[in-house]
Amino acid sequence: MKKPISSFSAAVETTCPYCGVGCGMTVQTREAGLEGMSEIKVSGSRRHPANYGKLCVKGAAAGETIGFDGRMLHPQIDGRIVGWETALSDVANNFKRIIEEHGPDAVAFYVSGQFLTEDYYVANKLIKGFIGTANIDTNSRLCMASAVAGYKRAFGADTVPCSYEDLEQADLITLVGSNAAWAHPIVYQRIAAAKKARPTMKIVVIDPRRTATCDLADLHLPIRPGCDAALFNGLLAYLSNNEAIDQDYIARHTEGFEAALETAQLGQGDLQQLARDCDVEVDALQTWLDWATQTPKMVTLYSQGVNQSTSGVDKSNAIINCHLATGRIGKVGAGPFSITGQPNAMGGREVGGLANQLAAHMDFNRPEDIERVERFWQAPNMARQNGLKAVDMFQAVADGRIKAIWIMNTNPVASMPDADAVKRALQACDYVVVQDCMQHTDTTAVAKVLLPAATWGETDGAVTNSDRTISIQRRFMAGPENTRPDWWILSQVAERMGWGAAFNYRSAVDIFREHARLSGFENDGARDFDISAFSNITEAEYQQFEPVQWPVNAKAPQGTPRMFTDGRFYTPSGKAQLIAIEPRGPQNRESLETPYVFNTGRVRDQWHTMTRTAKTPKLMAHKDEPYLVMHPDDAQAVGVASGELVLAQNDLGRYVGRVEISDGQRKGDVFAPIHWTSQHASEARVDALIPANVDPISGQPELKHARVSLKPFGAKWYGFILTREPLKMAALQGCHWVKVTGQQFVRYEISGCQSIENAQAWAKQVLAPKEQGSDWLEYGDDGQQRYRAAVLENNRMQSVVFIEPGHDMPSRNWLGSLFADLALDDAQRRSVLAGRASGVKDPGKMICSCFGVGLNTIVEAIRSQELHSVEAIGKALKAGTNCGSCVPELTEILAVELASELSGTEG
Ligand SMILES: Nc1nc2c(c(=O)[nH]1)N[C@H]1C(S)=C(S)[C@@H](COP(=O)(O)OP(=O)(O)OC[C@H]3O[C@@H](n4cnc5c(=O)[nH]c(N)nc54)[C@H](O)[C@@H]3O)O[C@H]1N2
Ligand SMILES: Nc1nc2c(c(=O)[nH]1)N[C@H]1C(S)=C(S)[C@@H](COP(=O)(O)OP(=O)(O)OC[C@H]3O[C@@H](n4cnc5c(=O)[nH]c(N)nc54)[C@H](O)[C@@H]3O)O[C@H]1N2
Ligand code: SF4
Ligand SMILES: [Mo]
Repeated sequence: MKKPISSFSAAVETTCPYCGVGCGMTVQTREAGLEGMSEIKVSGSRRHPANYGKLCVKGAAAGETIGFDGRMLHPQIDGRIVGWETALSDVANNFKRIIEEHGPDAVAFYVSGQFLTEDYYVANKLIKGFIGTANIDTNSRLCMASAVAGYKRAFGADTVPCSYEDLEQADLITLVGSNAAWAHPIVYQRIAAAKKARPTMKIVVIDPRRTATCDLADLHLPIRPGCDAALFNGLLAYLSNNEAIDQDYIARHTEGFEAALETAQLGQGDLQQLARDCDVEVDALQTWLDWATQTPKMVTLYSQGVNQSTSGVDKSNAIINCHLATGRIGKVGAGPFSITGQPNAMGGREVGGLANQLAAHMDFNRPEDIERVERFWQAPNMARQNGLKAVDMFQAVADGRIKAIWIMNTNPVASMPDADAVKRALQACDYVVVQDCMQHTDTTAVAKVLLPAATWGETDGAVTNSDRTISIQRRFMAGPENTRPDWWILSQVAERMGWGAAFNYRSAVDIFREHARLSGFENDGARDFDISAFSNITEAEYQQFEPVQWPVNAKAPQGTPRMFTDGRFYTPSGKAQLIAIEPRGPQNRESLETPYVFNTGRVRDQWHTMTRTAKTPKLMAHKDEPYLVMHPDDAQAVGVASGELVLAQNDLGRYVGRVEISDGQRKGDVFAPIHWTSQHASEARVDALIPANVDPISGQPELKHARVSLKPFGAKWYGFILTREPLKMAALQGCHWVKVTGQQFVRYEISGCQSIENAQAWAKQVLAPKEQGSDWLEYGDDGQQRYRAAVLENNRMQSVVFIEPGHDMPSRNWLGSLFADLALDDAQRRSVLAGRASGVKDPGKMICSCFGVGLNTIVEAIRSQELHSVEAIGKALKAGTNCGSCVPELTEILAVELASELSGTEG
């Protein structure tokens, strides 16, 4: 029923649901005219210290992804809808039964860095203090575990030393294994703005691929994958040879320098040798080493290219060694800065959400810590040793040691290494509970019990971003009727297991207060994480909470921008530890059968397993299909051309992607995006190919490195379908398909190795109207085997299909535009099966998602209006002028155009 449209509500200050930059947002809502639905207006919060008013394209589109379509709406057991009481009792009773029969180690929780701090705190308390096992791990194992272990080895605590401001104040930033332009766009834009204001600032990118981040770089070192530790050992030796070591700092504040240097020098021949080991040009390497030697204000910003490795902890410490040896830490514009991925990766570390942590930065290897937490919680069944880390946890599910697992806010069937083994393990497990906000994910598909969670905008809770800034995500709308906050669901199960008094929380602030108290409990400066200033925080104060960097206590009531300013660390001696590093390469060795390195990572506009970001056409437009980036020589050797499909495979799994050719890709390496799951494509879950090799210290898997063979997919035909109603694709055997969200339609890109006649018959069978009253337009061309058909109802587009032997088909953009609610006119109707209207231009691949500006439009404007800068493109087309996320791509397009203009005039 339509209601009159109301005006927007008062603004609510909240925090972005996506990346670890942790941008503040201002949100206003109004009823959208449809019963129960809200329309929301999102803008960057001007006073938030992470973003000062800016948002990237994902954040800016957050309002378009909150519709209730696709949401999990009810608790379910074995596919039946049940009430909350039934579901909560079922979970409590089954966990109790299994614990009684097999002991507490037979159960496990697998949670997420996207949990709010309060959710995380309750989950951790329930399992470690009351159930009595530390079998709780989190997707942060796949993300931050090596960085955590590296910090702890060096500093004695998991302490990020820096602030975002240090990035602006540094004279040299080296980004290692970080594609910040796409993964941390607002931090990237802050760096870009600082460099623009102070062009002498140097930016270096160390990444096997030339990424969008390289757009800003003075220097890119396209290293051989996995050799980061060798590179930073090389830097340490070079610093020493060139008198850049701070002997005074080393003597007063560190231990282990001599051994670290000696080991670093052992592996070092000359510069030529290091360049060969890392497979980079000597001159480029020399330039970086010289800059690093001469620049005291140096930040090394590192991310998954460092962490997701079987030597991730060593890579971290090789980096930290260089900062300790030069005293470049705890000072303005200097430090080793591990940037976090998820919105609350840091909050998870604070509550001890990993299997080898306790709570509030305490540890199982200190008995006094265990007793302290036990006393504080009044825990009846305190766990006393580390639990199983993610890979081991799913292995234990597979071999039956774990009989019940409760998965919350993460999608391991898509995101864990050896993902098909994880799926099989869960299918065989006695009791699998999945708590998610969406009904259909690769993991909800294998659950026995489903619990519908409230999500962003519907609940309150704290998050901590990459630079230790705590902010609140606030509720600004009601979720679907039967959804509940994650902390509530956990507390209700705890009550039904007999521990109601300890989980008697009425709101998030009750939990936050307890968490703050524990952080200060018997602390006295012994532990870095201390937010005891909030031990008595009231509901009203929580609602007014202003972002602040921890520690926040009596000594630092306004928070702490920078750590280790006094050179004191959290080790027993108070000194930081340099670690002797013997570099190791990736665990997967090359073989004749699988000669290519399979690297994986992120796409600008998608978030992880796409459960939210794929809901909006705006975010689907930038990269709409799974793809594989290849060096031109490799593409030639494999025999595939741009736009064709290629099959990557090894003995674990298969990946089919559209070929993208780039000389920014190293020869022998290929790159695939991580985001596509079985919900969105037939064969594009990258983690089905990644072996579960882990770092021996952190247990973090080597997610950036598999070995694969490549061959043409061998499609006999290509096609696409646009339809208002989603289809069941499994019915078309042997077909590769990808599902893409459009405006008022769903698009399927399809292709197959079987006969084209079969595909055409299938399309006709599923699409042709079964009832009278609809029009069926059909065009077949036997000679060339082209097949096109469309369904119209009252002259409105219902569906259209094109199937042909070649992949070069009309643009989907114009056909997509016909799904707007209007009736087609005669000319449009006649043009449907031609796939294009005369005189209408195709805007091409989407570049600027904010203003919907495509590649063809940009190139044409550059040529016809002689545009020579990104600013000029912005003036002419608006592209790049809102969130700025596409500026690196605009720069690249411009560079290509200007280069071809130049060669055109010279030739
Ligand atoms: N758009 C978007 N943004 C996100 C996310 C998202 O899903 N989408 N997820 C968030 C999360 S949880 C995380 S953890 C972060 C991740 O943020 P990033 O770590 O920046 O992103 P990735 O693309 O996973 O990987 C970074 C780079 O590591 C490189 N790499 C691979 N192997 C090596 C190596 O051996 N050495 C070096 N030096 N580099 C290597 C890859 O080529 C890749 O370009 O992003 C966060 N932000
Ligand atoms: N090969 C390869 N694999 C990787 C990576 C890589 O670079 N390469 N990166 C790894 C990294 S760094 C990460 S962080 C992981 C991410 O991988 P996942 O954590 O598996 O991915 P998400 O899509 O973020 O999963 C979150 C799930 O929680 C649901 N959800 C959203 N909001 C809520 C809520 O409020 N409550 C509940 N209960 N559920 C909610 C979403 O619908 C979704 O199903 O992937 C890892 N896997
Ligand atoms: S950079 Fe973008 S995705 Fe990350 S927190 Fe900010 S707005 Fe959200
Ligand atoms: Mo992550």
